Amino acid sequence: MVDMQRFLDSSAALDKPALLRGRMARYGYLYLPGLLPAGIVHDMHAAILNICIRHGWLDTQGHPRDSARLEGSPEFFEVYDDVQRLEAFHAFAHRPEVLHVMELLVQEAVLVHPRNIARISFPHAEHFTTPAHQDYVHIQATPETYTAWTPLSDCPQSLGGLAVLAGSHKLGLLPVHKASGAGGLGIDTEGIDLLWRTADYRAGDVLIFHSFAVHEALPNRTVDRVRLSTDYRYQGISKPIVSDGLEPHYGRLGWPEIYKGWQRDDLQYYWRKMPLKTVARDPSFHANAAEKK
Ligand SMILES: O=C(O)CCC(=O)C(=O)O
Repeated sequence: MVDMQRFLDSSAALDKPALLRGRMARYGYLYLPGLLPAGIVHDMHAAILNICIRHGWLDTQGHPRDSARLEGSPEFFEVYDDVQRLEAFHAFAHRPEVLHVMELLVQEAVLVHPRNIARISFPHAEHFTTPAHQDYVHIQATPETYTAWTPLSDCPQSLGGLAVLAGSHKLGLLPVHKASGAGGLGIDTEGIDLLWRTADYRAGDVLIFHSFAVHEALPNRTVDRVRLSTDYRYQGISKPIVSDGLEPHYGRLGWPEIYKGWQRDDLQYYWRKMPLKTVARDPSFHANAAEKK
């Protein structure tokens, strides 16, 4: 494995907008330890863990009962559809602590993408670890989109947190090849003279990165723990967004089905009140991806 350096901690820049933006411009990421209250993160973890337990994936201690459930496989959706129905999972994308950082970055009103994503990463599934990639090929429309990745528990390197190739957002878009793991597209990073950085994350830490920043997950090398995390996306409202970016992740359930039984109205269809410009998705990244070497 490539040697990993530690992230630069940008917490002290939270009340210094120019410094915060400067860090993003220079490194392509902001590592913000303890940005979120740990209790809120624990509640989110418990809510998703309980869905996994209810569907028999995990025992009551949270240990896998069986082999890994891989994202995108038919059995994955037994759990994932229920995660998508969770109001708290969508509300979590609107946390004021994260919105504040996004406002400082985009310097206008923020669009929280409604297409929210949770990851459930099993041990003994190293081949399915999220490969090195840039989010832009999946998000498209504007490079000025930022991802907030949040582990829902303490996440030491052994549990498989996210790593960033610091400064890689300045390399432009890199060629992709087909790969296994979330997103299905990978980048060959050998020969790029930049450092991989990561952290032993604690619950409450948030990693924010630019859509051109190359990042990957570390393999979950624990014996019996799943890594749960969320990844949410944000951009300025004046920037375009692809139409399906306003649809639920995987598009299996519609919003009316997801919204059944929700308490809060303001989190439903909120983007329809915004003057958004939507554009068509460019399918060529997937269509033209080289076969894996
Ligand atoms: O959590 C993961 O394994 C993948 C997350 C990711 O690549 C992202 O947030 O863009």
